Order: sequence, then C-alpha cells, then structure tokens
Amino acid sequence: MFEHLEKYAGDPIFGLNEAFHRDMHPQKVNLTVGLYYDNEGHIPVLASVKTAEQRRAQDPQSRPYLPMEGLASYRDAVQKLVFGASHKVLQDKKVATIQSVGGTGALKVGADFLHLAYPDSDVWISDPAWDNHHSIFQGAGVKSHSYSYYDPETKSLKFDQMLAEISALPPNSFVLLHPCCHNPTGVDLSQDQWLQLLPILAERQLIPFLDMAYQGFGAGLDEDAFAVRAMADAGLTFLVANSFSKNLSFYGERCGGLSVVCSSADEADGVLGQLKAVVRRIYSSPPMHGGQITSDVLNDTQLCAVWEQEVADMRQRIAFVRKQAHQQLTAKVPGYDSSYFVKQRGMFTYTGLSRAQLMALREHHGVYIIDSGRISVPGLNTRNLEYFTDAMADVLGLG
Ligand code: KET
Repeated sequence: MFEHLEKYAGDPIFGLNEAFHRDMHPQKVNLTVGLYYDNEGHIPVLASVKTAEQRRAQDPQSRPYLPMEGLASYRDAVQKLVFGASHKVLQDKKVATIQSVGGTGALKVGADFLHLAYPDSDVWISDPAWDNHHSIFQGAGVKSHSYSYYDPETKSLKFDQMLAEISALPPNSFVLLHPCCHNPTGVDLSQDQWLQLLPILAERQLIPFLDMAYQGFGAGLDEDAFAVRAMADAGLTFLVANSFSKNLSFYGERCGGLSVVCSSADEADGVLGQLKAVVRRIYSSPPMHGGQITSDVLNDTQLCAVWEQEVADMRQRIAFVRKQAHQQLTAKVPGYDSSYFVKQRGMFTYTGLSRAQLMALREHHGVYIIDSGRISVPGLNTRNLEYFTDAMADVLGLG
C-alpha cells in the first residue's frame, strides 16, 4: 500500500549526527547538530534546572492536561524574556503567546496559523537556510522561496540585495528572519541594519516571522532580542518563535513559545483563540514537565539569576573557543583567512569548506561537519581543539 512512497533521504543534520555515533574513530569530533556541549564534551544539566527539578521531585503532583495554550506562568515568563519585562506591548496586552513543542512546534503552529489567515501568501526564507524552515512551511501548505542573505565570497551579509528583494515582495508575504545567531552562517544584521529593514517591512505590509532559537548565545539575553523589541516598538504586527532547547539545555523537553504581536488587545485575544484551535488539531496541548521546570527557573528571582549566569558562561565559552580556533589556524596555516571564526557569532560558523575537504575531515580524521560546511562550534573544547585545527590544516590544501 505504501510502496509507491519515496524513501526518506534522512535529515542532513540529524542523519550525520547518527553517522558520527556509529563511527569508532577514537578522537572523533562532533560538529553536526546545534547542541551546546561543555568543555568536557557533555550536554550540561544546568544547576538552575537541577534545583527546580529537585524541588518538584520532593512533592510530585498529578498531571492533568495542560490548557491548549500551555501553562499560564510559562507563557508569562516567555513574554518577559522575549520582549523585556516592562515592554508596552505586554502592558497593553497586545501579545498572544502559547507554550509550544520546542522552537520547531512554534514554527509549525505559526505556519498553520498564517496559512489559515492568508491562504494565498508565500514565505521567503534566507539563503542559505536552516533547511527545516522550508520543510515546515511547505508542510503547512505554504510555498517557500529564498531571499539573498549571505555572500560566500566576503563571508558576510548581502544586505543591500536582501533589502532590495524584500522591498519587492507582494503585500502580506511572510518573511522568516533570525533575530540573532543566524543558522547556518553565524552572520547577523547589525542594529542599524535592523532599523533600516523595519520601515520596509511595515510599508510593504509584510508579515515578519522571527525565529529566535539562540537567545543569549550571541551578545546577551536582552541584546539578542533587539530586533524583536525594535519591531514591537515600531508597532508592527509579527510572530516570534523562541526556544529553550539551547539556552536552558533542554533539547529533549521540547520547550518553546510562539508569540504573535497584534495591533490591539482585542485582536490578540482573537489570535490566541485561533492558535489554540491549531494546537488542538495537531497535539491538543503541550507536555507538562519541561514547561513547569522552565517556569520555575524563570519565575524565581534567585534561580533566574543563576540561569542568566549559566547562559553567560555558555556564550563566553563559545566566544573563547572561536578565538582559540582562529589563533591556532592562523599559526598553523598562515595563508588561510579563518577570521570568520571570530567575526561570526553564536552556535554556528560557516566555513565554506569544499566537499572534498569535508569528506577528508570525516573519513581521515573523524571530524564530522554537515555538508553545507556549517560547524556547531560548542563541539570544540580545549581537549579537541588542537586535534581539530591539525585536521583542518591537513585538508585545507585539498581545495
Ligand atoms: N530554529 C532554528 C533556527 C534552529 O536552528 C533550530 C534548531 C530550531 C528552530 C529548532 O528548535 P527546537 O527547539 O529544537 O525545536 N536547530 C538545530 C537542531 C535541528 O536541526 O533541529 C540545528 O540546526 O542543528
């Protein structure tokens, strides 16, 4: 009955991660999935999370269904984290927020909601993209296209071209943007560039969808939300997906949020109803445990301070490894410009390595980098960095 279906080619990120785990190479290095590893190579259990979980474990509670929109205290914490505690759009109750199943779930609910509201609109996604952006929108029945973003020659933003293309989109088009730590390139718009883009989005009546999966990994929890807050300040109507996978090291708990900033409290109320209807027909209501722990951490002043420091530590370790990689590569391969390691920020760096170089890294050195040449930087640490830069030095001559 299902033989006519094509075989799933596998996911370019998760598939290579699986291949890494099968490899027996003793010094193998995993730079595939966007997962934060600490300097020992472990996915950390944050101290803030551990305390919250110990408290909950002492007094287990029954587990009814959560409401379709999720836990109220969680949604409240999401709004404060994303928009800043005292933002006017929150005081004016213009934001409809739901607890989502990770950042991916927020994108899916958002895509279904947008397709319902504007069935004839298409979505525009950065080139290059996190491939799943295309898949999620296509899966929701929305046609997806690309806008220019990254220039492999200069390893930086094609800002003028991006602006020109976005300026020419039909009204009510959806525009997927990354407020910080762009995946896969690590190249972001500056604050100035965001301020140039905002009026175009408003004038063209475009519908921005901000995907913020790495808040806190770029410059800081507040700094990374600049674009979101500037957009809210400017009175735009837009969507924001956020995720606790990375900044709470909570990947498997599937904790995220979807917020829709509306033009009035009444509109936000109507939108929340539609988001609930979308959730009800996909998964009914979100899971409870991760939501409670996230809410416990973010809503407790002391635990939240511990968490903020833990995010800062993760961010600083990434910056440190970037610097070290750049220094070592400069010393080992003098003609090679590895400054992209320090110019790009967040979880990812985009190397521009060729297919032959990537295959040699994988097959001869056990260094796993996905086919686009994107490195998940936290896979590097003080134990494997020399090994990694030696391997890079070995393959760079391959062209
Ligand atoms: N948005 C972006 C831009 C993103 O990089 C990820 C995950 C997500 C959303 C998904 O968030 P989550 O809360 O896990 O549902 N990216 C990494 C993992 C993946 O591919 O799913 C990655 O790019 O490696």
